[in-house]
Amino acid sequence: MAAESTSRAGDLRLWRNARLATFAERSTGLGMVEHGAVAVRDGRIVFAGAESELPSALARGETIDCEGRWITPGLIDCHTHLVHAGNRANEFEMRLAGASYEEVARAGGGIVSSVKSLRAASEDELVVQSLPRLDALIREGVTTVEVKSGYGLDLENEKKSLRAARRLGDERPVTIRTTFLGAHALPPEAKGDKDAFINLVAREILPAIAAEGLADAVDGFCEGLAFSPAQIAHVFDAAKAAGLPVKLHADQLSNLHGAELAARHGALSADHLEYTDEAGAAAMARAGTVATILPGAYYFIRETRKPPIDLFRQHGVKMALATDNNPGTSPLTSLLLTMNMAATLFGLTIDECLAGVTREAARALGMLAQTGTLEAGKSADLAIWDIERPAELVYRMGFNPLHARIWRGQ
Ligand code: DI6
Ligand code: FE
Repeated sequence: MAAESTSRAGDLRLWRNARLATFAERSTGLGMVEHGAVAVRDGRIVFAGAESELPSALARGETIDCEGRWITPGLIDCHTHLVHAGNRANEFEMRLAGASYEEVARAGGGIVSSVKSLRAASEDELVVQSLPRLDALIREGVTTVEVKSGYGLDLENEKKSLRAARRLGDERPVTIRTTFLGAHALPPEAKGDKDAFINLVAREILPAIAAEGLADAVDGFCEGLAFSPAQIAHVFDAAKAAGLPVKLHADQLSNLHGAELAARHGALSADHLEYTDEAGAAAMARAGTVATILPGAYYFIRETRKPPIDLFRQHGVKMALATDNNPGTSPLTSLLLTMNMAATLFGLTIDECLAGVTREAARALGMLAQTGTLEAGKSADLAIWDIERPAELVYRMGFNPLHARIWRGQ
């Protein structure tokens, strides 16, 4: 008993003399605390608030003086295709030289070229190639990353991708959430038969992946050049049968009413949403489906239609922000730059940007009970910044003011 209480006291750590942006679930805006402290025991936050209200029992641990720096929740990238092989810089060159998307595809480009590269890579190679991208995120204070499959497109290669994704979480101090994105594109061996491929995904690949516990959620790409709403609904039904939550690439290039489809299936999030209409926003609000905004893809493909941010605000849809890191449409590994783009291109406020990479990103992953805010009971995932005001995190481009990053108290 005595030994236990000694070790528990030893595990107690206190970050004091800080300014906090707690994003507490009941607060509005940043949930700001001027003279704040965060106490952590056994990897969990036990107190986050004004230093004057710190219970004296929590003031005994090892103390770190933050010298007035800001503490936010550790950042969360809630939409990435981080595990992929090779890159598509050659396609970028072709597009800059004036080639159309069709010409690039005819020259062997597009998602299918990434499928070819991923199938040729071993699981070890995938881990090695993905770590520098993960490290770039981590250097900016990211403590949780969602990683999708979707470049394997058969059982073995989808499993390989998801195993590689899980291994990233063993290699680095970061929480990894995996998402099975079998309905991403049609592999060459499907010979153009989308219905047959969707049957394979829904009846064989998804249940096998769920049975091995390799996926935390299921995603799909609902688009003319990908899969129809009916085909996605088939995959979502299989996800439900396997007990997995769903999310959707919706309304990115056209309005197939993907937002409503996602809402109808109780999706955690619908992502992209450039072409979503008011009925879609209203359906998402009713279902509590988070809108995940991906300005990196909008910027990189030179899209001109903006997601309907005002409709999301009017209907009370929560908004998350993510990099969408992928080799084709968003080779972006910076959540700080993502926030700058969301503010500059879409007019998100500073508070919306910061909530979008913390509390709302956690909500989009179904992880709000575990992380995303500075509140007692949550994982001690913190980012400590050398800034005077939170707007600096959104305002700068290509500058990283991270002072320290704490993951599960370490
Ligand atoms: N939407 C996208 O923008 C990417 N995937 C998706 O579902 C494209 C991925 C790629 O081109 O490799
Ligand atoms: Fe994506």
